[in-house]
Amino acid sequence: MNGNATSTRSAELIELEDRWGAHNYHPLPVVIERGEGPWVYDVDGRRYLDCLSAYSAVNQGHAHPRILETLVRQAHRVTLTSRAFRNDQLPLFCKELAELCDMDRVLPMNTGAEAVETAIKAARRWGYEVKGIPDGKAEIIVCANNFHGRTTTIVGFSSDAEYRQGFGPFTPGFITVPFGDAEALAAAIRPETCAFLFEPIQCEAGINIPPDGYLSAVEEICRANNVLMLADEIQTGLGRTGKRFACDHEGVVPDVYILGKALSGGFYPVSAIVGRAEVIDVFKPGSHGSTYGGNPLGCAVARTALEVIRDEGLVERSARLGAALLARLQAELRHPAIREIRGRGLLIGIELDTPARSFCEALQERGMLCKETHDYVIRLAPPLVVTEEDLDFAVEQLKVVLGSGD
Ligand code: PXG
Repeated sequence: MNGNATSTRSAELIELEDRWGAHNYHPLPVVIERGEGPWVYDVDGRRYLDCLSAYSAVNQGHAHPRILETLVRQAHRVTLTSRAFRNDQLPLFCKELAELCDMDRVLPMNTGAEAVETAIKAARRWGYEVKGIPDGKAEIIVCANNFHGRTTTIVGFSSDAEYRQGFGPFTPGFITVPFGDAEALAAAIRPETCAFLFEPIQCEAGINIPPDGYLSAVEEICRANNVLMLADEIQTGLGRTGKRFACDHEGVVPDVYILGKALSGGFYPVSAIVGRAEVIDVFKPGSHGSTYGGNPLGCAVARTALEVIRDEGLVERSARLGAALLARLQAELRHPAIREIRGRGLLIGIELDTPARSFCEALQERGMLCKETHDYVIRLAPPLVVTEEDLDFAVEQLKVVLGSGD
């Protein structure tokens, strides 16, 4: 049992952070000092099963020994050259990631939002130079309830007032359609449309899984109208949903994958867009870049992070353990507040008809860290290295907190 969640050292550190840090988050009151595999430890020595995985950045588990070794080894060699010079890790990273994605080219950045921005730039320039859209007129279609990051351009096409309020004026050129509605997409396309930017499963919106056939219908519509598909797989990619990418559930191949998070296994911010040459080759020297993008430390870490996913069979593991966990939860959780339990691989949402925060707090007390998403959904997304015994523990705690409700 974990006792009072905000005792002693934790309480002191929370007070310090609240005094000196900006208040742009509302975290659970747990102060983590160490992680190993799917488990994290707080400053008061309590242990928790991490069921968030830093929003799927830590798919490989905390402090994975192989990735750690690469980080340390590469840090002793060279960490940053800028792109003014070449480094010996970038070429191998690009080749290995492109091959994993069955794509032609890789453009590395750092955070997820930067990769999304890069995809937007690529699509617009492709729209002008390849599709022949009149200058300054390109439109990108996005989905309601999207989450693609926090830059001013990206929050400008968010449908969530909390993300936008007070940050305008926003970048024009984005059209919003409902998620999961292929007909709405078809109806919104105009000659000026260069791309459709989408998450194959909307994670932040509450683990929204589109109706079967949606992704393949989107692919058909985009192909028929010469519109690029920009798949934001930052959270759903690299094994999280039990496939390499969530697009693979319908055999759909976008023009550009947008990747981040687990690309570096939680060690270092590495993101990238990976796509067809015709799209990525619109970038010419000087047209785009980033000081840290493609740095040798990040590239070396990402190469090992990808190897770990492959060598440890984490995609298959996510599919197998996720299917078993979903079936158990659907059979064993009987709380009257539960509206639906849905998931793909080890990305599972328990939707309630009441705010989920107090349930997450109760789970924290029982040694399990979950974060509510969009108020009503408890997300279960443990590191993909989680064991069956760890998941038994998770189910036991959930049954206490979300059992019969009696
Ligand atoms: N796309 C998707 C689908 C994401 O989930 C991003 C883009 C942006 O990635 P970066 O690395 O720029 O955060 C995400 C990020 C937060 C927060 O604290 C971010 C995410 C999920 C929950 C909270 O801003 N996902």
